[in-house]
Parts: sequence; structure tokens; C-alpha cells
Amino acid sequence: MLDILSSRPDVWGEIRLVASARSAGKVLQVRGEDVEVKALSPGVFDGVDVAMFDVPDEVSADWAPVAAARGAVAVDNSGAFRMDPDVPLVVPEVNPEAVRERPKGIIANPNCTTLTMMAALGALHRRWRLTQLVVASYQAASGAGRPGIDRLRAELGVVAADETLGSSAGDVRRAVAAALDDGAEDRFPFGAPLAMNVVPFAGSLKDDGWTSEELKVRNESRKILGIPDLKVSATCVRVPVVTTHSLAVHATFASTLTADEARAELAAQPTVVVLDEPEKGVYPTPADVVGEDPTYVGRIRQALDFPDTLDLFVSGDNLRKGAALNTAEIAELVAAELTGG
Ligand code: 11C
Repeated sequence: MLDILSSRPDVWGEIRLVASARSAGKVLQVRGEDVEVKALSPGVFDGVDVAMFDVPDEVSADWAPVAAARGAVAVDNSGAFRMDPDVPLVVPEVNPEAVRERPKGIIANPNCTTLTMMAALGALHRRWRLTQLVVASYQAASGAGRPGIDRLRAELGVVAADETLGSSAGDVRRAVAAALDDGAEDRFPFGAPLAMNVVPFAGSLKDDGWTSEELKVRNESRKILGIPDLKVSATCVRVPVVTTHSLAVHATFASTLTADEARAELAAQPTVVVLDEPEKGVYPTPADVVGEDPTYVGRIRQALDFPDTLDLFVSGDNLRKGAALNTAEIAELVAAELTGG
């Protein structure tokens, strides 16, 4: 967030940094200046126009209303308010007008898995009307925060040191558990080893075998796109990538569209990059997209047996567009509104 605020057009006056009491007094750099972190308290929001929250759900649930009551517009990156009917859920490329309908003074930023495909799907929906969405995600370890990154790196270190691993059932599981968890095989933060593996589980377990991530993809896509009855089915999978989520998308539209038409429409979007020359090995991969702001799309195909359906592959940096960048973009829309733009 600090990096993004420092590199985007500077529309801000004072930037106040706020954190828990444990971090108060630390000095961090933003816009090239040293700024001392203040401890979270109601008074820190006095005089603030826009408060960007990047904290756990329960902290946002308590404090975003406090910021709003003190006169700030809260832009919240947690899951606390996303499905509240009085809180808009905004992706500036898709529903920028929604920022102005905020009766609670709170605007929500979507989940990074949903966000990764929204700029592309929003553009296709505007032209061909989306009716069904089936996706599989390929989610990076940083979706689970810094501990997730540290864990993946530690596991990669373990498996890199033994070239016999990956040849018999359970050998990676046993080696990682022995090296990192005192041999316990029930402590994997990702549910199973992530190095040399993929894990078909992200988030927490909800009813009927669905995960919280899969339900967020369904509910948030419907709300952002404004299609309450959109048929959605998602399988969320964690992959051994540090940062950048990807999705394989199978999207059905109200009318027939060709891959060329979709490619041209996507290429015309300012925040979408089409990388789609498979004959030359050109398609998005997370390792090539990390650190970038746009959504990258490739492998665009008209589904062979479904002429109204596209298959495509999308990659986007989950920490930038998937989180801090979209939050900053929403905040900039509010700043423009407040300054008469
Ligand atoms: C993950 N998408 O990759 C999650 C992280 O609802 O904001 C973000 C969770 C959220 O683990």
C-alpha cells in the first residue's frame, strides 16, 4: 500500500499511518517522506477524508464504522462488509458509480481471487452479458499473508535439499513435516505441503464442502457485476507461487462470441493485457506477472462444444490489483468526488 501510494499520482494532502499499539512510533516511508505510525484510536480519524483499511475482518468490523462516524469514507480491504447491501463492493473498471452509494460511509474492496478476473470479465459482460461462470483458481501463498510466503519458502528449501523427493506417495509430506513441524503431519498451514504440490483448498470450510474462498468468488462476482442470479461454480486451489493469483475461467454469455472478438474487446481495455500467442509460447504465467498492475489474459478459446462460452486463463498480482491497488483506486475515486471531480 505504501509503495502504491508513493508511485501513483499524488492526490493526497496529509497521509496518516495507523496501526496497533505494538507498531506505534515506528517510522515508515511514504511518498519519500518519513511518517511516524500512530496507534489506532477513534481520534486518529478526526480530519481524515478517506481511511483505507488493510486489517483482519474483526478489526475492520469494529473500526471502519468508527472512522465513518468521525467523517471519513472507509475503504475496507477485509471481508467484513463485502456482502452488506448498504456497502458497495467496487472494482473501478466495472462499477465505479457504486462508490457514491455508501449509506454507511464504507466501501468494500473485493477478495483477491474474485478481483483477479473482474476487469476482464466486466469488459466481456458489458458486451455479451455473462450468464454462467465456472472457474478454478491457482492461488499464490501470499494470499495467506507474510506467514504464507515464509512457509512456502521454508518448504521449498526442504524439498530442494533432497533430490529423491516426489517419487513416492507421501514422501514430500513426511520430509516437510519432519523438517518444519517436528514430524507432525496435521500442522500444514496450507492443509498439505505446498512445495512440489497443489492443494485443492483455500480459506475455511463452510457448508456442504464449499470453502470460504469459493463462496466469496460466487457472491462477490454476482454483486460486482450486478447479476444477482449469475450461476457460479468455483474450485479454489493453492499453488506453490509466492505472489500472483491465476484462474482458469469458463464463462458463458447470452450471445455467441468468437475468441477473436473477445481478444479484441479485452485488448481495448486500459487495464487488461492480452498475451495470447500460444504458438510462440506466449500466455500469462504468475512468475511473469508478479509486480505488475494490469490483469493478464491468454489462452482465449471459444469452447469447442459451447459456442456461447469462452475458456481463458487470467493472472493478476494478488497484492496489487488484488488488494492494495484496487483499494487505492477506490480511494482516488472518492478523493475526486470530494474535491469536486
Ligand atoms: C487467499 N484470497 O488467497 C485469499 C486472501 O477475503 O480478503 C484474501 C482473503 C480476503 O488466501
